[in-house]
Amino acid sequence: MIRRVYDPVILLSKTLMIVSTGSQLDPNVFFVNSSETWPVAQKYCRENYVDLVTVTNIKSSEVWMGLYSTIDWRWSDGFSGVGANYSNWRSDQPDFYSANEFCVAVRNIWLDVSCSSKWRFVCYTGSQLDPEVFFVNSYETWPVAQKYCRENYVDLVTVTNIKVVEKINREAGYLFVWIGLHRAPNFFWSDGSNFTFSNWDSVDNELNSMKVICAQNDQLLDTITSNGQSSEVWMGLYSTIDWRWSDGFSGVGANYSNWRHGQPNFHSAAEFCVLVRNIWFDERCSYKRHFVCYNGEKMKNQIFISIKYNHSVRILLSKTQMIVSTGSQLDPEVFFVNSYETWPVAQKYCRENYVDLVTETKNKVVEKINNETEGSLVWIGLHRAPNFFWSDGSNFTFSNWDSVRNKLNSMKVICAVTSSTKGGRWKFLSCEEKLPFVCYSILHG
Ligand SMILES: [Ca+2]
Repeated sequence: MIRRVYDPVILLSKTLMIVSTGSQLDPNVFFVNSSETWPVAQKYCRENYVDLVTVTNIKSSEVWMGLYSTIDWRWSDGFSGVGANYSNWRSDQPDFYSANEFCVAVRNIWLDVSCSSKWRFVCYTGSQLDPEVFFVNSYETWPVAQKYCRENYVDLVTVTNIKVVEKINREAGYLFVWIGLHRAPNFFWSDGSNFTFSNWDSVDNELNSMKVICAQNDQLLDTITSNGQSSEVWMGLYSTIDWRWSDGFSGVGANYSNWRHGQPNFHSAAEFCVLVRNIWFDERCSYKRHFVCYNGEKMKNQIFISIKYNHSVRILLSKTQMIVSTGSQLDPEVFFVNSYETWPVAQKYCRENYVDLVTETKNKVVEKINNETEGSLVWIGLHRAPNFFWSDGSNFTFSNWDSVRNKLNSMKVICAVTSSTKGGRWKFLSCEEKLPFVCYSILHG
């Protein structure tokens, strides 16, 4: 049944038509108040309209893209020298929650939060690269904290390197504190006036009206809310789930799995790499963690030979081929690398210095890794490509994910819903669930 999703004839003809008409930019949308599985909904839309609705949102994305492309973090003191771009975000931040987070609070790592929330704060004097920092034990909003720091010190602290982070931790004792980082929603000011603190409340109002400007989303939302009892409806988006080992291993043991209960949960539709502490969970690939590479004693010479006789990208290819043929993933030498890196950087390091990120093929390999890592959270080679597809073949560029867990279980394909009660935000469900859906058609006749 799901095979229809990949029907190449349908995709080609629809895509050609869409590309020529550009109809997703201003489609008619139709709510179908009948609960169907995603494949059935797709078939219905294709037979009666063009396809399940695609939210590429070009019209409104000029608003949305404007919103995101003008994100411009600044230091309160205006510092823009070396270190001004230093960052230390928590892996899931900044998340601009409720479109209302323009200031930064830290407890070692950084979170964007509402500027009107109240935290203690850290001021500084001296230079930004090596400041003296002062913890102020009073709960204030970010603007009030800024005012206080400016009157009594230089400003809220600017964080330009890890040493400043450590200084703050020493002074603030790992409490949540304001730092000087914030961003001005300057694109909301039609007259171009500067962001000022007394205007802060009206910024919230501007943001609210901004949601109204997002016309196309609203058209879709209006269609859902005015017609449907159900808040969740299918749209045309789906994703295929295809876990792979970094080294391309596909032999016996390649399908071994060791997921933690409730994982992989594809949180916020953003987790494509796998972290391990004995058991596995999916995590954002941009998260920085230790990692485990592997090698095979027998393979060293072979790799040396292959490097000698091949060049550049072909080296990786020959490694993979050789690995598949020797099966050394079944009994690898594993190496704990005591450095925090993103998954792609860890992969590069392992490929340059060993064979690859480790492939887990059986319990024995898990034990080897545990022995080496002594309980550290580590990247392994397992990962998957984003694989987001619109039913009509449109490119996946715009997204509007809800911050929820998307249970993958052992599904091979998941389908997306948009929720009118969540401001149109998206999440994934099993394609076999039954929900109403939204089709689209071309405006002119
Ligand atoms: Ca997860």
